[in-house]
Amino acid sequence: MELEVIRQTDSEIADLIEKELDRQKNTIELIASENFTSPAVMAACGSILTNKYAEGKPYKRFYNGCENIDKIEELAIERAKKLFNAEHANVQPHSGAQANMAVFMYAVKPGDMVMGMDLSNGGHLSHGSPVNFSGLYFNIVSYGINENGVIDYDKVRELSLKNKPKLIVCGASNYSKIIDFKKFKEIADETGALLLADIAHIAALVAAGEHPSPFPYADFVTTTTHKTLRGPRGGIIMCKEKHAAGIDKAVFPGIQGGPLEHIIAGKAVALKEALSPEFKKYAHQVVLNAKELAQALMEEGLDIVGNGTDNHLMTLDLRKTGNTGKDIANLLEKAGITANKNTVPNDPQSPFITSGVRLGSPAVTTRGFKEEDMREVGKIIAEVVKIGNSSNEEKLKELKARSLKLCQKYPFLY
Ligand code: DSN
Repeated sequence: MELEVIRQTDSEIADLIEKELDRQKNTIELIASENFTSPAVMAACGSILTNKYAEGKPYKRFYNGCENIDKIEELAIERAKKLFNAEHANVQPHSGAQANMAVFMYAVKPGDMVMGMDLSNGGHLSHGSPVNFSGLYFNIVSYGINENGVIDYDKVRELSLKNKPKLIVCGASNYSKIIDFKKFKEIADETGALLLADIAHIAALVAAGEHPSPFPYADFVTTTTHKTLRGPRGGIIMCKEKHAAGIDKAVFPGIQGGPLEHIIAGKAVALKEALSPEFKKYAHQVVLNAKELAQALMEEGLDIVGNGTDNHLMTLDLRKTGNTGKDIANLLEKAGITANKNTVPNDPQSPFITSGVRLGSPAVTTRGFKEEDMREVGKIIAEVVKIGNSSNEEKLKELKARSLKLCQKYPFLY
């Protein structure tokens, strides 16, 4: 329906959206940070709320006519607080990186020492990468993971005592183990550092009790809303009440102007869904599915960083197969599976080539995939790795048909 409305004005964009719908429907989505929103979330994001300016906070706006917007944003805030048991929530950040930027703006000054997880070890750009604002404007000390794929907490403590960061960032974009938030808090307390937990990837697992919560420990918790949480593309900051006014000011007018109220409405709908018992089941299945995929791949003789997963993702370590992450991610696409190349610890390849592929279960679990489907996905991936650079197009076509069959087993959402 919406597509036809777009087509009346712009057939080029309508055609491309239609093609993208077809791609999403007929490929196995294993990008660990992607998901499918409900049609209700999607509709809220495409609603007339996009027409409204609402700079400021609910009931304290710089524009008139915000009486409905105020209630919508208030609902999103209250639902976020309830879902995570948070003292304060700001639902305006346009993205996870913006959420982190606002916390940095409030908690540290340019030149201050900040400690975060190294990007190539699974951290995020906004946790101190030299090419990001976080690495450009702050002094960064980075920690990583050990040979077992686990954060080296002794090293984190040692680095913290030596460098005395004002802010410690924990949380990751590619880490398959449970994060010990309590340990991070103890380390932060030893030097009086503030603690930011970025739970963008594991938000749904935290909300559903599948991963320990950082809320008793962290001063600030940031998340995106579009990954495991299954909402629209955006961010949220939650924090202790004592930081509330400062965080709100850092978001607006600090780093953003007008909030995207159509997206905030989408966040509110997604958070309502996340408060339901069905969502708890979903989060549980996400973990079961990831574990099953990791097991299936290891049984096929492939290496997984850390020998398995405790959450929704894993990294396939291709070093012993003679393939690069870039090549296998491209071949997987030909076989009907979307994933992204990713570095492995101490990767001999550059971040543009890599020796790994990151795989995640959130999106396929939303589609309805269960453990038996993940086993088949594991077999298809293993076949692709076997093909490697031999460019066996016939075999890839065969595998693509197997992927399509799995997709067609479940009705698509839209
Ligand atoms: N780029 C995201 C991811 O893929 O994990 C993190 O923000």
